[in-house]
Amino acid sequence: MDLARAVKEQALALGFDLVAIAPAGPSPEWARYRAWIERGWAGEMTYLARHLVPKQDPRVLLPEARSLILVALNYAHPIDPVLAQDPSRGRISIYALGRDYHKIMRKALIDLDQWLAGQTGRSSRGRVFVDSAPVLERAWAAHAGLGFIGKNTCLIHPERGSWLFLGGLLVPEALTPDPPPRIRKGLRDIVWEFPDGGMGTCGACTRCLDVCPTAALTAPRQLDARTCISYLTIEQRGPIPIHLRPKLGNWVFGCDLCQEVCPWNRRARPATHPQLRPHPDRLAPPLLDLLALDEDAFRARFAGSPVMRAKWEGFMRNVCVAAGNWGDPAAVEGLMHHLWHSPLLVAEHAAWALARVRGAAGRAALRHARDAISNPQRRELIDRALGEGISSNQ
Ligand code: B12
Ligand code: SF4
Ligand code: SF4
Repeated sequence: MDLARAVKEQALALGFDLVAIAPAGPSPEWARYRAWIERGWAGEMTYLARHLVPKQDPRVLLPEARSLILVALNYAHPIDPVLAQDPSRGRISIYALGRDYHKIMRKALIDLDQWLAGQTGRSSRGRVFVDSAPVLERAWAAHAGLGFIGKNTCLIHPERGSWLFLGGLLVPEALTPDPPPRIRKGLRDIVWEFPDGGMGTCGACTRCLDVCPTAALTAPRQLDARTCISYLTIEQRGPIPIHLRPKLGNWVFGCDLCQEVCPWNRRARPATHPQLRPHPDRLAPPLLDLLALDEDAFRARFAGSPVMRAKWEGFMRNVCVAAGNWGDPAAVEGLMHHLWHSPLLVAEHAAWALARVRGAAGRAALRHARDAISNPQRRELIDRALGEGISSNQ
């Protein structure tokens, strides 16, 4: 059997849902990446600018590389819309409901590399990448034929949809590559024509652009990460800009809206990987439960999950914003705890949320705290939450 075919069979046997091969060489679509970095759309993700040069050609990571094996792992999971839209509950993106995909994919890719090394007798190692290395994963995956790039910027497989994690392996073997899709300009949108006769395009659809609460999708296939809820709740370390907070709704980690509305995801099949099975604790947990998590409880609850990336402080900041958007007096007690005892970042978001609680309870609690708290920084953030007028009124 051809080695490329055997590699693909092995990748599927290791649990991946899709696999394709591209010849190692200069990265496709690197100029788009450079333009995105130069616009400053990566925000605080400064490592992405540092990756600009190495992303130009993956052989920088492994000079003897001749092929890239690109894989996708399906993480689709149906979500109960009633629970998801309940403002008293926090929403965690589907990708973070199970075990951290980096760990799952990394291990399977190392196994694939060892298997291949065994077949060809090499003693050196290939190079695995799952976000971990400077590789343009979406561009390479699209180039190898794993899917097309939708207006939401996600890689979409015509039959599987976009709930796919991407990753791969750089290897020294010259494997027979998959022919890249033909990309042409259609009447309404770009069209990807795949060698097997399949086709991918968004056509006239603009659902993802229309649904995005923060208008982070500024145009088809253009995403300003600085305003994306996924970036704000996961990657950004400091305060969430005040004007964007109401738009976060009840998202406490990530955001799936631009994928949920995508018609291509109607065909998605639920994930079968056992480690991606959603943890019941992560399916729309009540905000009151989340507000009550201290650092140890947070770690115990989210150990091994992508949620750990936000760290307790970032996560609690997000929970406070969601509680403010809920605006229910039931949240006052939990928010007050953070106002008094949590680091200033969380305390400031708790104060913001208290000022948004319906009725008088939240603002009364804030005024009371202002009189009782001696720490000037905490008093200042309470003043800010209550509005400029309060200090002159007292
Ligand atoms: C930084 C980052 C983010 C940022 C920025 C996202 C963005 N759209 O740029 C933030 C934090 C916002 C983010 C959010 C999410 N992310 Co993210 N993220 C990344 C990361 C680390 C780099 C992406 C990047 O370089 N962006 C800059 C842009 C310019 O590059 P790009 O998106 O890769 O786009 C390239 C191609 O799409 C192509 N291209 C674009 N337009 C066109 C048009 C044509 C005609 C052609 C031919 C090519 C083309 O050129 C671009 C440059 O090479 C990748 C992992 C990786 N190493 O690549 C994961 C990755 C893209 N993220 C992923 C996921 C799952 C998510 C979320 C769904 C998580 C969530 N639910 O919260 C959201 C989705 C939001 C969205 N609509 O993209 C997956 C995407 C899988 C998929 N099916 O596409 C990746 C690949 C991680 C992984 N290993 O699976 N992410
Ligand atoms: S993940 Fe959410 S905020 Fe980000 S682009 Fe998609 S819909 Fe907009
Ligand atoms: S929602 Fe519509 S426009 Fe957006 S990626 Fe899906 S098909 Fe394309």
